[in-house]
Amino acid sequence: MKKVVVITGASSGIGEASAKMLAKDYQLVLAARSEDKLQSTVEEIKKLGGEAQYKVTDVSQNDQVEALAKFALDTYGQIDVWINNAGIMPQAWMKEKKVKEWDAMIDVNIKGTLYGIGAALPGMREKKSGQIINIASDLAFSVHPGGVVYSATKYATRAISEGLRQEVAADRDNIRVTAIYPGVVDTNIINTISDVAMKQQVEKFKEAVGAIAPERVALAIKNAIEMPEDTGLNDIVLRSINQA
Ligand code: NJP
Repeated sequence: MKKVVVITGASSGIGEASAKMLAKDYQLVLAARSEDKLQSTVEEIKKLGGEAQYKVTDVSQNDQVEALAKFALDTYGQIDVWINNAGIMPQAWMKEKKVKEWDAMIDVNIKGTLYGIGAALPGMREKKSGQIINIASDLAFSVHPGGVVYSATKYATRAISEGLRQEVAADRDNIRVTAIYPGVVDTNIINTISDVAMKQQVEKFKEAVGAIAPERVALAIKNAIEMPEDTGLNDIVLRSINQA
């Protein structure tokens, strides 16, 4: 039986590219808030002979993430890989005090990842196999002015991934944990920045380094899944060759 893979944030960027890359060899459940985009990606995958379903999900709501896991289990009977990819990056300087954006980043990037782990882990522990893949960022290793809260959420994702890895290893749960740390990727995430000056700054940086295609990150995800089961590809950093 083909492995069942749940992907959050599958309506664009890295999530969508991953869905399309994995579609041939896996059974997919795609999640995000934009139903129209999920629907068209699922149709495209089915036309090419792949198997995919979608469930509209806001990852900042634990009940919706639990419902996503239930949907995957009801549809396919198991969850083999859960990819916590949904994320937002409304960067802004601290002095601007964009409290709503701080809350939203914490809710989506940190709580959304925790809720995904919470929803997927019990079934994986029971069947003694599975894989959790968290999409962090190279900003899980460094911080710059304007990127403070986003970095904080990605440092948290890194800590959560490493801590989870240690726990499931100690319990011999046979569950692999992978954290992926991309540099600048050519996706729509820049549109979550509300501050005009900040958005221009990030656009300039993106152009200067030559953002990598989201398919590059999808390939890293595929490699992590396809590594033999006794080995976890735990931490993957990938960047444009021009990103210093
Ligand atoms: O961004 P984008 P990426 N509930 O905007 C979804 C990380 N990353 O592919 O809900 C559920 O194209 C949203 O869907 P929708 C980044 O931090 C990126 O670049 O319909 N889903 C969409 O499908 C993030 O963790 C770069 O609006 C929610 C998806 O998330 C991951 O890569 C660099 C949601 C975002 O797609 C994917 O981002 C880096 C919610 N509440 C790390 N809110 C980069 N692009 O440069 C949003 O280091 N989504």
